[in-house]
Amino acid sequence: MTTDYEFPYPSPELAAQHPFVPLEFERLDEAEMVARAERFRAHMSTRRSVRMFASEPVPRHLIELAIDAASTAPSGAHKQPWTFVAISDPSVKRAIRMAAEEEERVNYLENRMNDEWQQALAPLGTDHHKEFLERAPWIVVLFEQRYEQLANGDRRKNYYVKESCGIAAGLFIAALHHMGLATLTHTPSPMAFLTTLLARPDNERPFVMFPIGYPMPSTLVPDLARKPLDEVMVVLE
Ligand code: IYR
Repeated sequence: MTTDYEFPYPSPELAAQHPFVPLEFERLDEAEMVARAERFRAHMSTRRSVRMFASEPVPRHLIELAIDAASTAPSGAHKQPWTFVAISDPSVKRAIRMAAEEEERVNYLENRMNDEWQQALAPLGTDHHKEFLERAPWIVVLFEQRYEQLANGDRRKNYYVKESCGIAAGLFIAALHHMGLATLTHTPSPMAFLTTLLARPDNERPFVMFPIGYPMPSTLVPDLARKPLDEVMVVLE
């Protein structure tokens, strides 16, 4: 196929309609790349899901920085189909805990999670008690925007909403860990109660929630190992 314009992309027509700007990119030498990559990997490998939080407050600004970092995630057609609701109000946290524990009670004690599922969770030691939802100084609930609701009442499609929110959630977790906070991805199932409780609009559905804080000094976590590289990577070269 031939084009009537010269590399680099975009064509003059596209550029006239949708401006492009030069990429900000710093080319590093390979030794520096390896050093950074190893530091990052080592730091990420110290991240653990935490369920035992200190009640010590966390400044709101830190939560804002983590949400701002998460919101740099790539998204389908750059629709950024996410809303992060950050809660420190004790009465709202309590209401979330009560509703989540009721859902989880049905999951664990009335077998909405079947035996195979409950056996898979046994090493984690989880049950229907969710005290961390009140103890953690912040809960952030990430809502996916199933479609975009315009002010005039019209709707616009969003694309790859789950993928986009999953990536944003990953960046959020990394941002929190990087700044020295602990969190847990918590998905009490079903989570519909969060839409009502947090008065979110109809186009939003809860995707995942994150209790956030400092770990309790004596925090214990399950003694888990991560899969080695050769189990998670396939190379074709
Ligand atoms: N949502 C429940 C159960 C649970 C499910 C999975 I998959 C986990 O990795 C951990 C917990 C709960 O939060 O207890």
